[in-house]
Amino acid sequence: MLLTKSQIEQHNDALLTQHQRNFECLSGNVPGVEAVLKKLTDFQVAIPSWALGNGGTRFGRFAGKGEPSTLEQKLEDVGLLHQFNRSSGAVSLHIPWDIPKDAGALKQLAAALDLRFDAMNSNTFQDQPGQAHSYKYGSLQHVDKAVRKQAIDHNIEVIRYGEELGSESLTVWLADGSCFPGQLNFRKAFNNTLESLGEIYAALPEDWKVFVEYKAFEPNFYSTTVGDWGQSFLFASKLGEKAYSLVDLGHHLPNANIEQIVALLLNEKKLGGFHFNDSKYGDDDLTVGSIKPYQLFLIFKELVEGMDARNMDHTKDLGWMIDASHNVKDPLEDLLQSVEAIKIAYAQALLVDPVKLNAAQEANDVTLAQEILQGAYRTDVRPILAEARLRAGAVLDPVGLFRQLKVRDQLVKERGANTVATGL
Ligand SMILES: [Mn+2]
Repeated sequence: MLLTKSQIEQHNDALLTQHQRNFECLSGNVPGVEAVLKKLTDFQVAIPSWALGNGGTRFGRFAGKGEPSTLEQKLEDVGLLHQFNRSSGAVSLHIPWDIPKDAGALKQLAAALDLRFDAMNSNTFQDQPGQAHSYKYGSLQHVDKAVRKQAIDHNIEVIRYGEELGSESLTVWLADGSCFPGQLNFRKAFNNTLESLGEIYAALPEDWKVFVEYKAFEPNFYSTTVGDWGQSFLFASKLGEKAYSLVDLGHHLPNANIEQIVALLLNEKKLGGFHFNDSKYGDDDLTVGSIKPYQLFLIFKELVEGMDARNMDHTKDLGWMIDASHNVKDPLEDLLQSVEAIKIAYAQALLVDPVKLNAAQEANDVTLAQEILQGAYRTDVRPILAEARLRAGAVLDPVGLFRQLKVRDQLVKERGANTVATGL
């Protein structure tokens, strides 16, 4: 389903007076509010195809209702989200969960929904039916060259699918590692992985990037072959200038200083993209901003400062993606909340005055530096986000309208209660 223009207008009209009061009250205190609005409007976050259904845990999965059961329906869900916030104008596909059967028709559908195809994701962490070799003991790191070749060929196939759709990047996340000491020769695993990634890199089109995603643990519990940003940075550096590290917020050991990692990767021109989610304990894949919103703000503060230091385009030069999938919320409501949280953190980071902060740092004025950061963080920027949505033709209160229109009931009517989205 899609929203009609009059549904959006009716909703916005009813909230307009209250919104204008909130926005005027705030905008008088925000210098350069028009520039902030422009940046918020331009900023788009890619929605992963696997987040449109309920995710599971290793203990089970409680399916939602009216989930998209085809790739076309997944695109329609992202198109619907984009109508609500005009900030979800891209979709990130996963092969083999989303093999495009008719790339031309899919591109047409995406264009009609005002969506583009963001990074393609390969999968060598599961065995697929009919596959010749198993990834039980790894893929690109495997001791057997035939297994490595199968994993390399799969990644190249994913690039080809992406080329047909107009994507420009490949994300490689490897479950490779070991569960017990002695299982693996670390150096051989690293070198095999590097050689395999080199073959994938060689197959990249001229204008493509490859993102090497790292993760500290899970599903392997003793070592992960791309386990942290240092290992990812090593691979990306050795591969060449089209290779970058990808930071997934849930892939660090507890209390890691992710904002510092981001700052240094950006400084070294090796930060390629982002996977947003939130977590309390491990890779919990919870709604962005639901647990540690201050950390998210501090990360965005480094992103803005680091991108501006290199004159980077906030919208295009890094890949912005959500990577979350959990068991209890409506996935579309969850994604509306996640995009909102990302943009709140971004807007707050844009409020930090870099000249004042720099002066405080140069003067070793620790107290003032904290005042500046927390002054931005404690600003309720939601009226600015709402104003950006209003001007873009989107919805003043996305979750409110989603519920008012009973969107999930509509989707169940269209698709049935028992549809299941492909994914984990
Ligand atoms: Mn990820």
